[in-house]
Amino acid sequence: MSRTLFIADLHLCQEEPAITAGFLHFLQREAQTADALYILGDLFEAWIGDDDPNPLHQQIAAALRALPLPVYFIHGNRDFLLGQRYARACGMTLLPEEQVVQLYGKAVLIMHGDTLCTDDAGYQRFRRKVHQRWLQRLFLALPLRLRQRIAARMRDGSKDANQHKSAAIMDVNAQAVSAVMQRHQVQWLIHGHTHRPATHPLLVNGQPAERLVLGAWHHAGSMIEVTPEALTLIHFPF
Ligand code: LP5
Ligand code: MN
Repeated sequence: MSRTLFIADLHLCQEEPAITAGFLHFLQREAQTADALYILGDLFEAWIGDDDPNPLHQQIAAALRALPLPVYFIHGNRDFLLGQRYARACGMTLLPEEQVVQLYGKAVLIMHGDTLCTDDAGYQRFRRKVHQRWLQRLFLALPLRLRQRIAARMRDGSKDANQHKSAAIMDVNAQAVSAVMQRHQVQWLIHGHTHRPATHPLLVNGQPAERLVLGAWHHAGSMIEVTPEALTLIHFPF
């Protein structure tokens, strides 16, 4: 059966071995029969450089490389520093932050989703800063231990900032969604980031449309399966 799978927001890290086990099981079973696998960001809890010798990274790379199908990756707000060196080790193709894919006659826009959270001014300011190439080069030139400390501070800063933000501003902005779908002239959008899995019917370009949101992998897996017949959000046990 023709099917293409999408996942995001696994936040893999050594402290969560159950999620890693669930992902490896997904790769060895569910993913094997897909035409392609798209990973829409935040595969890892944090990414501080392709030179990080974390054994988890090599384990994941080997499992992805062993897949008998193409694997694509869009950066998330945690792993935007994941580079070509690691992508090659995984056999993954890096995609831009907004990508339209043609799936069984449908044009589908795929993104991580953080750029749609335009009401979260604090995050968009932060994002502009950390996406400056000169700052990224400076950060990647730092000793690994210092990078680990900075990332931990950023994670703590983020958790603290999130405590004082309303849930509403940390979701996508409806106008931003409509604008990006109009810009790409698509009727389907798949994204992650918000950890609010759902299928939202919309009206875009004067036509019925759908925004499908992937769930984070906390205690179960979440994927979107696209077939010639349908786009379906599916949750499954690890
Ligand atoms: O990630 P999450 O789910 O907690 O919240 C996100 C937004 N936060 C982030 C920050 C990331 O968690 C940090 C990850 C670091 C990984 C690698 C380090 C790379 C360094 C690169 C240097 C060039 O993305 C959060 C959103 C939320 O999603 C919902 O959309 O609200 O945004 C924020 O919280 C941003 C804050 O508003 C402001 C920034 C807080 C961090 C301050 C760090 C200061 C320490 C710097 C030390 C030198
Ligand atoms: Mn995210």
